[in-house]
This record gives sequence, structure tokens and C-alpha cells, in this order.
Amino acid sequence: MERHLEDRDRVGVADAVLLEDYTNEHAFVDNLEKRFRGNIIYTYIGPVLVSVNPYRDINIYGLTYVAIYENKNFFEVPPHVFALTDTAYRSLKEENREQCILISGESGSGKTEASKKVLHYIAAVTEHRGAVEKVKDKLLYSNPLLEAFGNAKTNRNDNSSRFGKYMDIQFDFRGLPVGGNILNYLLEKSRVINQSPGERNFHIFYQLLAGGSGELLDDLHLKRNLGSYYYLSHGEKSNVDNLDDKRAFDDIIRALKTLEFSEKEQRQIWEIVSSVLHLGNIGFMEHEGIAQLSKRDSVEITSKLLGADEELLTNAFTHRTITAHGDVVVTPLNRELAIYARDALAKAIYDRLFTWLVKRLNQSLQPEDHRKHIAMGILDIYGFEIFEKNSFEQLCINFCNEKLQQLFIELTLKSEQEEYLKEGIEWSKIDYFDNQVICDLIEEKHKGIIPLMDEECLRPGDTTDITLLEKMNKNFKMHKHYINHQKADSKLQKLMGRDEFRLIHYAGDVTYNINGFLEKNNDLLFRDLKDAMSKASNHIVNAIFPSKEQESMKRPETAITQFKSSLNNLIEILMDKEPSYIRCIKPNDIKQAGVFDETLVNHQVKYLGLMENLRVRRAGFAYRRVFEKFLQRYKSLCKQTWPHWRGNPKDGVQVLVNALGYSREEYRLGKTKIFIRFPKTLFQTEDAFQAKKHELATKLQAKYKGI
Ligand code: AD9
Ligand code: MG
Repeated sequence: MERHLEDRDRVGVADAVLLEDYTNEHAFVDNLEKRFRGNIIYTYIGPVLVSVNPYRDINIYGLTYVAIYENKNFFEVPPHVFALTDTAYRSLKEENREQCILISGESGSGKTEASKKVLHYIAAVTEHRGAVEKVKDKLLYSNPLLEAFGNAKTNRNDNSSRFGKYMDIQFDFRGLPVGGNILNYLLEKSRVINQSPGERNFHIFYQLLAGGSGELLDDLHLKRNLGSYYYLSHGEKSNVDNLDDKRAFDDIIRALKTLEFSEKEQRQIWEIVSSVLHLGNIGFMEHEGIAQLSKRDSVEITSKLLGADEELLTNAFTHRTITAHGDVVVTPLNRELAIYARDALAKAIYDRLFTWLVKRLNQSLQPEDHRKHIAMGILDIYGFEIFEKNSFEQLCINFCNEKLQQLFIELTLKSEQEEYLKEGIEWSKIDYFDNQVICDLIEEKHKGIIPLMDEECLRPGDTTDITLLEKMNKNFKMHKHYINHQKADSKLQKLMGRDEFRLIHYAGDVTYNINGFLEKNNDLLFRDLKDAMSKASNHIVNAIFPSKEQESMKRPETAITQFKSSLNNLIEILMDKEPSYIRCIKPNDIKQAGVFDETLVNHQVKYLGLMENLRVRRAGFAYRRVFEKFLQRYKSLCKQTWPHWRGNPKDGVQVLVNALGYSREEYRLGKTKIFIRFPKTLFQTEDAFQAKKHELATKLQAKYKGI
């Protein structure tokens, strides 16, 4: 890293804490751009890694690079995801500390790619034999498998993850990977039934159609032609890259085999995937307000594939059974409701299949021995979202980001404080924005937006999205982070519709449209459909729709409450681990190499809270280095330390900085490190060092010439 100080005019500083004006966002982005143009995609903010997506393959991940980073001190090598991973891995192995690597950034910024690099680095630096190799294969293959089912082409990213993922790699006491465990969050299941123009459904549908053998497709009653399926007909209609889908399917088969899915399980998975496509083709007519199937064929095939009773399923699409006060009432559905029921079933089947896959994967990733393991977690989760139109999903995602920001602040402050304490340096309180108040606004018991939403979902009677909004507007009228349409008018803010509310998130203001909130939160699947599924003979279907769920009279938890619990559980897991952070940035919206859109990057710097991050890191000291390293680099600048300092390194550094004329204000000596407050001080020393080096080299040359 020090080597990079030499070239800072051309490629900027490798650590943003060394920027002269650390509050200046422009200077920060400028530094990123300088580096990006110099083909350097990584920059630090202290221990945090900032990564700018290059949108092309750069040759920095091969074995040569593994060797550069293996067992090296974080700050002595140029910033890299390998440096961060190596540091985390060594802390795990040598100090027995559980790790987590938290990756954030907006869609297309490179989170998933970064998470794969972490895994590949671990695979590269650990043993390549026997059982370990098998575990590593499984861990590596879990990625393409989950991506096939959970990723899709969107307008922002051709391989966009439509779910959140936390993966633990488990190590034994020697630091060898022995297993893993994955947690999944909030799959975007609405994509199953509908896609925006230019986007696709989940990859697996296209992969199966392109790559499945003729025999398999015949068995599944599938035609290769995408146009045959209603659920594939909304967005991008053609195979974007036919060959890739075909090859990807072969990969999936290999992944399923490596992960020890049986032939039968594989078959049942394809039956479920294809049944979703057939479900979409079930059409309804309406006769006197009552829905009827237009044709039987798709229902027939769906029932066959799922092993469900055809009569039961047909009835479940067109009728609804409600038990009220002990009476069973069956009412027919109209066409609109029948379509709603069909779509709800398709979404539920796919969503539950995905969760089943994760569970099944985890079984296969279970370590064989039952000794205590130590974990490194990798979190690849959706970043903060602000769209033209924001809905329930964005509220969930942004809530998740608030919680992670809260954790980040807590852990960063804690680790800064710990380091100061350890080094015996006085701690001055850091002033920062605490977003607890926004987390509370959203989730506080009995008072927050979530309990209010749940109450409105559960309350009998005429509740609508608008009654919910009215309640929220009333309850949060005085809240500093909640804006209703009247407040927006009076404050001359950007105007809002009557069906909208705005939250002032830590990362910016987001206006949400209330329409659809209650329905999405209720996430209702009619009983009759669940019933038909729980009786199906396809074992996976049977397992994902347990009849227990039917018997239970308790109402299932609402979508957001489930999400909240899984999120709080995640925070607890992360709390106990030593964190490392990767913040990913997308340099342009057109997925192109070499294009750096400053405005776009500025926004992300804001959403990622990077300036706040830099401020906290710089609040005390800009630079810190262990005495030995500091002395080694700069010893030539002082007669007493050159060419060797024989005493203890701390005294050597004291002598050196005295000779350099550092004032008390500029630095502190801790127990093992020197802390320098201003970058200017360091740069002056660095420049003096460069001059000295030049002088020595010239002298040496002259001497040799003389000979
Ligand atoms: V999303 O929130 O899942 O939609 P991600 O995960 O942040 O998004 P992803 O990692 O999928 O983005 O990266 C998007 C694309 O950028 C990849 O498919 C690559 O084509 C490209 N990319 C990202 N990182 C790198 C990199 N380090 N080197 C080269 C990269 N290309
Ligand atoms: Mg991703």
C-alpha cells in the first residue's frame, strides 16, 4: 500500500482516509474515478473495501494474485477483495474469531461477483485433497444452482439476484472448510407471473426449455418455444442467449449431482418447474359471474405433474371454502378471482420450491463430523432502492438496509473504540447520525409502521390500503422522518399523491405508493389450493405444503412480520462475528466498461453512507501503522535510525518523528502503532522519503560510474 503513495497523482490514494478533505464528496468520487481510469477498481476507507464494477474481465483473480495476497498484511498490498478475505480468514484461523463479510450495493454493482471471489479465494488457499475438495466443490456448485432459480435478467443486470442470501462457510480447527449453511431472504416471487418489458422470468425456465433433453421435455409436456407460455410472455420474449441457457442447464445438472440430489428429486424438481409454466396457461371464462375453465388440458397436465387430484384442483381454482362460526361456506369465484388464485398458487409453489432447495442444499452441505466449527459468513443482499415508483417490496428492502446500517455503525464505532483502548489512546466521542429512530418508526412494537400494517391486515371489516395510509398519516404526523402529502405541500417538498407517503431514510428520501400493501402483506393463498397441494403425490410439493399448515387455525404471519423476524435473526448472527465490509458501486447504467458516470456514482456514495463512514474513520486519526513498518519505511530520514535502529521500535519511531518535527497535535504513539492525525503529515514524510530515495540512488549511481 505504501508503494501506492508514490503514484498518488496518477492513480489517486489507495485509502480514502488519506484524502486531504475527507468531507468533500467530490474529492472522494474523483479519487475513485482516477483509480477506475487507471484500471484499479478497489479502494479502501480504512478497513472497508470499495469496489467499482469494471464491467469487463480484468486479470486480477488468478493464482498469481492469490499468491500476492496470501498471508500478507492488509495494508501492505494494494486494495483487493483477496486482501480482505485473507485478513478475515487468518483472523478466523489464528484467533478463532468468527467472521462475516457484508457486501452491499445497488443492483448490478458487483455484489454477487464479489461474494464468489471470496469463496474462490478460500477454495484456492485451502487444501486440495479428498474430503476438503469435495466440500469445496459443493460450496462452489451451490452458487450456480441458487442463481438458476433465484436470478433473472432485469434491465439493470443480466444476472440479477432476486433474493437475499447469507452463506456460512464452516471451518474445522485447522481452518479447512468442512461444510456450509445458507439462509435465503424474500424471493421476488411476483416475477413468476409477470415481468417488466425487457426483463425475464427466473433463469431456470429458459434453461430447462433450452437444455432439457427431448425426452425430458416430452415427459413434462413442454415445447421449446417460449411463446407457448403465458408466464414467459410479458417481458423479453426471446432467449437472450440461447447457447448460454443451454450450457447453464448442463451446469445445473452437474451441480445437482455434485450436491447429491437423487434422480427422483431432480425429476420432481423439473415437474414442479414445468407445472408453473402450465399453470400460467390455465384460462378461465365467466358465466353469470362464475368462473369456468376455458380448456381442461393445462389443468390436466398440471395435476399430473404435481400428482394432484384434478377435480380437487379445478374446484380450488373456481371456488373458495370459508369456515365461519363453525359453518362451512363454499362460494364460487368470478374470473378475476380465479386468475388471482391461479397466480397466487404459481407464486407460492415457486417460492416454496426455492426455500425447499435451500434447505435441501443445506442438508448436503452439513459437515460430516459434529465437532465445533467456526464460521465465515458472506452476506449478499439487496442494496437500498429508490425507484420512480416504490412499493411494499422497496419498503422491506430499505428497512433491511436501515437495520444493516445500524449494525454497521454499532460495529464500526465499537471496533474503533476497542482499538483506541487497546493502544491506550484517548477516545474522543464521535458525532454521527444514528438511524435507530428510523428503524423504530418502521418496526417498533405496537407503534411502528409494521404493527400498524399487520393490524390493518388482520382487522375484520372494510380495511383498504387507503385506511392504512390514513392511520399512518395520523399516527406519524409529528414524526421527523415521516412525510404525508400535506406536510410535503406545506414544506414545498417534491409533491406527493394522496396515496403516497415518504420516509426520510438514512440514505435519502423515498416516496412509497400504498397501493397493494395490504394484499402483499397478507400474501393470501386460498385454503382450497393449499389443501389440493398438501394431498399431492409429488413428494416435494407435499413437503412444501404440509397438511399441518392446513390444520392450524392460527393465521400465518404476515409477509413483513416474517421478514422482520428473519432480519432480526440475521442481525443477531452477524452481531457475534467480526465484520468486514465490501461496498460495491456501479459506474454506469449501460453495463459498459470504461464509462464512469459521476452523478450516478455520487448517488451511490450517498446511499451507501460512504462519506459518513469516512468521517467516522477519520474522526480520530487518518493513518495508523505498526511501529516496525513505519520505521522500516522512513528510517532513512533520520540519522539515529539509519541504517538500523537497534532499540525497541516504539523508541525508534519517537526518535524519528522528533527528527521530522511532528507536533504533538499531529500524532500519538499507542502500544504497537503510530497514529497520524492528518494525511498532510504523512504525505510530507512520504515526499521527503521519495526525495531521499532519489538522492541515495543518484549517489549510488555516481559511485558505480566512478568505478
Ligand atoms: V443484483 O443486486 O443481484 O441485481 P449484483 O449482485 O450487485 O447485482 P453482479 O455481481 O451480478 O451484481 O454483477 C453484475 C455484472 O457486472 C456481472 O454479471 C459481471 O458482468 C459484472 N461484474 C461485476 N463485478 C465484476 C468484476 N469484479 N469483474 C468483472 C464484474 N466484471
Ligand atoms: Mg447479485
